[in-house]
Amino acid sequence: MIRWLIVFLLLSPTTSMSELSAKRRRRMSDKVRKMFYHAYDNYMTYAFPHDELKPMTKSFTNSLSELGNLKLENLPREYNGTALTLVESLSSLVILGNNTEFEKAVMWLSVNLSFDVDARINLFECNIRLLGGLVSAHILATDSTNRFIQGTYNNQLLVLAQDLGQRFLPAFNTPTGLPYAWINLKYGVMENETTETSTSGCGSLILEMGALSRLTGDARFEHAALNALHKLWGMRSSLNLLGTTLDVVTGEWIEYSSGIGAGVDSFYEYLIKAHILFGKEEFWRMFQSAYLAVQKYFRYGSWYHEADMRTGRATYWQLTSLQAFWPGVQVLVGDVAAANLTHREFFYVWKKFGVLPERYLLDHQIVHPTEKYYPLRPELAESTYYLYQATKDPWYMEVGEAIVNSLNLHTKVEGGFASVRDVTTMQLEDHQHSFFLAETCKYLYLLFDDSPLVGRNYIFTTEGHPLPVLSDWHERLPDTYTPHNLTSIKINTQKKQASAMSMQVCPANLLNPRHDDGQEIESVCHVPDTRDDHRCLTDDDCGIDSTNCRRRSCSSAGYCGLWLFI
Ligand code: DMJ
Repeated sequence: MIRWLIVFLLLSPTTSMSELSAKRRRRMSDKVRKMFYHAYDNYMTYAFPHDELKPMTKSFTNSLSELGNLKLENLPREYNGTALTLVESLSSLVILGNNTEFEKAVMWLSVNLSFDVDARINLFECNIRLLGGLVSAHILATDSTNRFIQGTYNNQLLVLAQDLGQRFLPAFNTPTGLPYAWINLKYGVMENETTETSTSGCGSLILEMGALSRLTGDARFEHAALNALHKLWGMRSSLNLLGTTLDVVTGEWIEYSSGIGAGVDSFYEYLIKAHILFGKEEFWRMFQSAYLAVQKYFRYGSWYHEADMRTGRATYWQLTSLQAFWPGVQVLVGDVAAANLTHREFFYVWKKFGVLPERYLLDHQIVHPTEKYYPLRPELAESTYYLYQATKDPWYMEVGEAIVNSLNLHTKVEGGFASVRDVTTMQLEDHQHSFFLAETCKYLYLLFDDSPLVGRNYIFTTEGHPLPVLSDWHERLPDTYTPHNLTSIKINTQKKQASAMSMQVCPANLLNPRHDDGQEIESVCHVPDTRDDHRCLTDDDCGIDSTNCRRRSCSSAGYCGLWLFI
């Protein structure tokens, strides 16, 4: 009897372990679902139809128009905001399977939302949050396999999106084609409007505006966004680096230092995602050059510092919370090992404080004296989701669990979820940003339950709104996305079978596919060491490793190699 019991105990762990982990996943996805509804219901009760909830005072803020200098008292008295959090919640409601609430929200917006208001808004924020939210929800509402809307939907969200897109167009009316950062929804660009904008502000509009053009057949939106992107790309330095801020009238850089965080982040993200969504080779080529420059000039081990776009010299050794999206982008291109390393560093900082500080000084290992806040940002959860999808390593679930627990412990209040004003004291701030519902809760939920995505081929905008990858939006579908397309890559002397995904880490040089002598396809990220014998005096003599696109460094014995990573 005892012997049988032992045999049973020895045999059962696999079953009970997987059951346990399935249970744990269900428990966690339920927990995240509750978080979403705690945030959503409180918004609907205390803030709707205004933009965002103030969870501590159970009141509202019209933050989209208050992001600028315009004070609430300058807005028309009847101004009720843009129902921003509701628009941002639409795709999350679909992912949570709440068709009834989705339909109710769509119908309310169809009747009540108007952009004909005298409000100065930030073009980038309005694009990723409102336009992206509407376009994505329109696609979900019209997806016949979803059956979200029972015959009552008549493209109202697309009509709203088109109206909003048209209100964006005057912003692009500049000598350079680069858009103003701020416009008035009713009157267009205001007199004496600032001409300063950011790289992400004018370089990451293409997904939403491109999708709007494809859906409406009005090419002006895609054309304006693409034109701005081309202009911006033309302003890159000889090192393929871009700065952080620029002037839309003169087309001159204002801030030459940049990195992968604030002011630039989604520019990189949109190059690769535009390639995936629209299939254009030019986006891939831009991304390759930009990605390589990031790896070469910003990367230090698993961290990314900032550097001067003209010289490539390091400027600020700081981690910013926004940078935590980068491992997610790396997963998309197949650079999973590097993504994992960087993700671990961010999670280390998360654990140290309980949440991520907005800015952390890498050289001193302390929080930035003024940027100590954590506004419920999604980026670490987002990368965790991507890494889990790529690896199925349960460790990422544990990371997700830790994030969920910290959010509940530190930021949950009776009236919703509050931002953290100071991560060193966990003092809260009265603001529940809409991206908490659009992104943070969505990525955490999908980490534990990805069934809503099964059989679907979506990419997420920078605000977490899903857009379907459709073959008719592609000029052509690159072979690199065909999952069964196994290619061989060379790792040292070993030949290894690798998936097409990993070839995208060190993208094969499609222009020069295979040497006549039958040698392996060369990776375009490969920058050879200065000397053929790989001898070096400094790191500058070393190039980029062709097997994983990592920067090689000079060892104390004077040889180039991946010494930092051993
Ligand atoms: C979101 O609005 C988007 O992800 C944007 O690209 C930058 N980050 C915020 C949330 O942190």
